[in-house]
Amino acid sequence: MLERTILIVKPDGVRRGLVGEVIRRIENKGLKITRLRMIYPSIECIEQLYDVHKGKPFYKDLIEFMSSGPIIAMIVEGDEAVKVVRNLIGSTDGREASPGTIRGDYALSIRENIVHAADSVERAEYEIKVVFSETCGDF
Ligand code: 3AN
Repeated sequence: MLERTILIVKPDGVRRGLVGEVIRRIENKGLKITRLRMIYPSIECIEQLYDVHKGKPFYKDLIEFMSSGPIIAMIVEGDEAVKVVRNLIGSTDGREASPGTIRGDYALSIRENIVHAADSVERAEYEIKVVFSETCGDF
């Protein structure tokens, strides 16, 4: 089933120069990037993006980290894109993520883990609305 999802290269991924690597993996897989935006996100935008984590012990650090520099947000389309992109990025903790995944190959941290991707079709639509709005940030 054709789906679309959102994939974000987080500030650590941009700082480390991994944008091209992430895009290459998405394109090599046969997925299509249909929108792409670089933004320096506001704290409010990141709070909306991570609304489900509000109140968790890592929430404050997560918001601070995600708004610490520019991010690259993409809309990615393809057959079962939500699941396929989640598989490409690997599990949350870079130390646990399988080799061959983006996090498995490039992250050694649970917080600074290079990329974010929506975990359901419904979340993808919500997160696209949040991040691709005029008010998310500048750049
Ligand atoms: P994923 O990004 O794999 O969907 P989530 O949604 O559970 O993972 O977490 C969102 C983000 O919050 C993660 N990408 C990571 O940056 C951060 N995070 C999650 N769990 C922790 C934790 N235990 N300690 C620090 N940061 C965390």
